[in-house]
Amino acid sequence: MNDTCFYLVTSGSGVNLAHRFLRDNGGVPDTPALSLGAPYEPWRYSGTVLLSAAEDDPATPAALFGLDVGASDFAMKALGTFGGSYHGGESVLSQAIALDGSAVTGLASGQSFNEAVISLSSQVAWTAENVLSRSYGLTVRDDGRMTETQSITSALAAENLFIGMLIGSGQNVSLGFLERGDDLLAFPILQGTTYLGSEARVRLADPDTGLWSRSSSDAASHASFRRSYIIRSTEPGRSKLYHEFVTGTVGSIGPITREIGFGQGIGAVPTFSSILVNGNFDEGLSGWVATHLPTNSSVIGGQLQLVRHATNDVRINQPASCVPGGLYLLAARLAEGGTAPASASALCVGVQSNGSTTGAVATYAFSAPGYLGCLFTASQATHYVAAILRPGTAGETALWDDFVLYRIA
Ligand SMILES: [Ca+2]
Repeated sequence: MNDTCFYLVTSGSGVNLAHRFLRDNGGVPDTPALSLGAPYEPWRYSGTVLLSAAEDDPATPAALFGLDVGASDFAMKALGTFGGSYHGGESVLSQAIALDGSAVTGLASGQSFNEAVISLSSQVAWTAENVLSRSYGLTVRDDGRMTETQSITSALAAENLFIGMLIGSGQNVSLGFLERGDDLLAFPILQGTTYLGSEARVRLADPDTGLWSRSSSDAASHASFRRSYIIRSTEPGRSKLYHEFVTGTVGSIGPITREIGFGQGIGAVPTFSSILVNGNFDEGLSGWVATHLPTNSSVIGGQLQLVRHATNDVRINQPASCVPGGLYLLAARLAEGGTAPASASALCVGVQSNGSTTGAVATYAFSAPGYLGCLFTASQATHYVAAILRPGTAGETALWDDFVLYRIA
C-alpha cells in the first residue's frame, strides 16, 4: 500500500481540489529526540492542492493551499518528546474507511468520491505505561469541506498539546481573517508568532493568489483550551495555525469538532496603518517613555537597545489611544544580534502609565528573534505598549524594532 495518496474532489464553487493523505511517514527521532518516530499507522490528512482541471495529476498542481508533512490533526509533547500523528509512536487500534458509503480496506492513489469518511481509534505510546488514546473522525465532502472530530484521553502531563492545526503553504501566507458570523476581520500575519487569544475560526490567505484555507473549531468552548496562535516561517515557507490546550495532566478532552475549507478570492487586499508613533525608532526614543532603569534604554543604528539588569526589569512604553471594546493587533520585532536569550524579552499591553505590568491586558515572551504579535480587546482609552527585558545576566542586550499597533475592528 502506498504511503502517499491523493483524493480528488471538486468544490461546489468550481475550484478543483486534491486532498493528500499520508501514513507510515513522519518525523525521525533526533538527538535529543524531538519525535517518537515510527510507527505512524493511522491515515492522516496532510494538505490540499489546487488543480486546473479535475483530471490533472495532483503531483503537479496549479497551486498549493497547504502541503506539508507536519501534523494538522494533533500533537502532544510529554516526557520531553513529541508524539502522535507526524511525530509518531502511534498505533491503530481500529480504523474504518468508507467511500460513498462503501467500506474500503485502504486508500490508494487516483480514487475519487463524493464523500469519504475515516474513523479510527489509536494509541500513542511514549512507554508501555505512558500512553495517549485518541478517537478521530474525518468526513470529506465533494464541495471540498471537511469535518473533523477528535477526542483525546491520557494520564500523562502535557508540556504542549495541540488539537487541530491548519497549514497555509508558501512564503506569502501573510493575511489572516477572523470569522465573525458573515464578517471577516482582516489582520496581517507577520514572520514569527501571532497570538490570537481564544479565536478559533480563522482563515489563512495569500493576498497575491487569493487562495485561502479556513479552520473553524469549537476548541475555545472546551475547558482545557488555552490559546490559539499562528507561526509564520520562511523555512519551510508556511503559516501554521495552532489551537493549544492544557499543560499538565491531560485527562479527557473532547470531542472537539471543526470544519476545514478552501477557496480562492479575498476581495480588495486590506492595508493596515499603525497607531503608534516612531515605532521604528527613526526618531530616537521620541514618543517612548522609559519608566524602568531609563539609562538602560537607547537607540543604536535605528534599533532600540535594552541593557539587562541583574535584578530589575528594563522597560519602555508608549501610550496609545484606543477605543474601549475595539480589537487591536500589537506586534514588534526582536532583532538578531542581542546577547540576552529571546525568552528574557516580553511584549506587553499595559493599563498603567507608570509602565507596570500589573493588570496588563496581554504579556507575551518571545521564543526566538522575529515578530511577536498579539490580538487584544482594548479595555480603556489609553493602553501602554511596552518592551520589557527581564532581569538576569547584567549587561546582556536585547534589540527591538518595528512596533506596530493596528485596529482590526
Ligand atoms: Ca528601525
